[in-house]
Amino acid sequence: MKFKLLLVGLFASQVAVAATTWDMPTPYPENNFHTQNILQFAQEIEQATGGELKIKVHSAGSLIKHTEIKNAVRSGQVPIGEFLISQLANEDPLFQADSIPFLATSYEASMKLWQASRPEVEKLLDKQGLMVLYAVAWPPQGVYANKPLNSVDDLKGLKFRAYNTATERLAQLAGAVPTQVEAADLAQAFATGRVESMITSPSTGANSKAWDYVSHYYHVQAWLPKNLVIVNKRAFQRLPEAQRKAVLEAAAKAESRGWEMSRKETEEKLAELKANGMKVEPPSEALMAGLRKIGETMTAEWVKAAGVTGEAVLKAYRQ
Ligand code: PCA
Repeated sequence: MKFKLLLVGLFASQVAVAATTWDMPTPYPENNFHTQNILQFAQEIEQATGGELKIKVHSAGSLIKHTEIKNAVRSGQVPIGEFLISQLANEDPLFQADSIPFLATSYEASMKLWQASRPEVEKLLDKQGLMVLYAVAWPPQGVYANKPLNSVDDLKGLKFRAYNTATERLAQLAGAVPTQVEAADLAQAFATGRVESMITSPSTGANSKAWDYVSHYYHVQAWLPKNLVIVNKRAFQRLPEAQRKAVLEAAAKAESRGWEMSRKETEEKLAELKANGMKVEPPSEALMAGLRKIGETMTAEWVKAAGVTGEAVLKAYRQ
């Protein structure tokens, strides 16, 4: 009897050792479509590997804060993670190609820009021992404010929430006062008056219940920033062949599913903003002209900073 129990115990501990669990930090809330897509990605991997590889998702920066996620994957503290690509802009301007106002403003254009920049992004991250699994675009970015905006002049002096260096620069050029705030902290930042305007997707606006703090949304569709899912190369290579295959297949599926989810998300969340009483208005000619001018300045600045690689990416994108 005792012997049998011992055997059962041994067997159970062997099974427990054989299965791998990966902790995966992500920056955005659980109900956000990127996170939902990741949860499905995790589920597919678990199914395909018969439970041998499990991914435990820690959303909203709960395990690691957004600005630390890339380095945590790089150091091997966690094997896998998600972050906004343009967060890495100060490492290389190439990471910011998707946040230049009015360079790529539709899903088609954004996908083209991703395809043009992906090999370079992969090269840069490979040098850090990181492997790209997939990227998904956010819905097009629009402007939120606590008053009507007839032109860029109306942004002057407003406390403006930024989420990367591009949104910070845009705010500066508009004469607003930028402050970096993570999506997870938005409601609090508005509630305490730290910020009073921002540019982001209908998605993040709805996720943070923007109607509680601001009255107007202008769907200017200035760009579609992307989230990237990366894995530590060593951790990936340690997996048995069949599990590696399962991860790559689930990643390819998550990329195409994610872009589809994003398109649907745009319409759904615009409707949600309206349903909650926000004035969702088309931008005036004057507001668009002012933002486009800022976009031109930022494009010129980016081209200069990104050098020959940037030029090559732009050329591939425009072909
Ligand atoms: N939401 C994220 C990044 C872009 C977006 O649409 C945010 O506001 O932080």
